[in-house]
This record gives sequence, C-alpha cells and structure tokens, in this order.
Amino acid sequence: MAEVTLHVEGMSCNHCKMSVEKALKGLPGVAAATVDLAAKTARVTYDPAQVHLDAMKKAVSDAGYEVK
Ligand SMILES: [Cu+2]
Repeated sequence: MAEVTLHVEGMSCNHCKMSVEKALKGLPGVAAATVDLAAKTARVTYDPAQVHLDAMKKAVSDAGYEVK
C-alpha cells in the first residue's frame, strides 16, 4: 500500500468532505481516504498496482472539486 496527500480545492463543509472521501473510496484499489477540511487535503491509502493518481484526480473533479 502507498499513501499520498492530495491538495483539494473547493471543499467548504462536511458535505464536501464526505463527497470527496466517497469519490476516492469508490475507486478500486483505494483502501482509505480521509479529508482534512481545514488543511484542504485528502490523505489516500491505495494499492499502486490498481489505481493511479490520475484516476484519483478524475474522481475528485467528477465530484465537483479540484485536485491541485
Ligand atoms: Cu460543502
């Protein structure tokens, strides 16, 4: 398992936090996703053999937020 911290723009409330976490956790290969609203980050634990950063960025942007 690998871990990455994404910088996510556009999150303002707990609903946003849930949306981003849900979007990331919905990807095959993502084991855990934890958003820190104040820090505007999402910490993702994932299997690099199954999922790549591009897919995470796309999932977050599809949910309406932006990975910087
Ligand atoms: Cu919100």
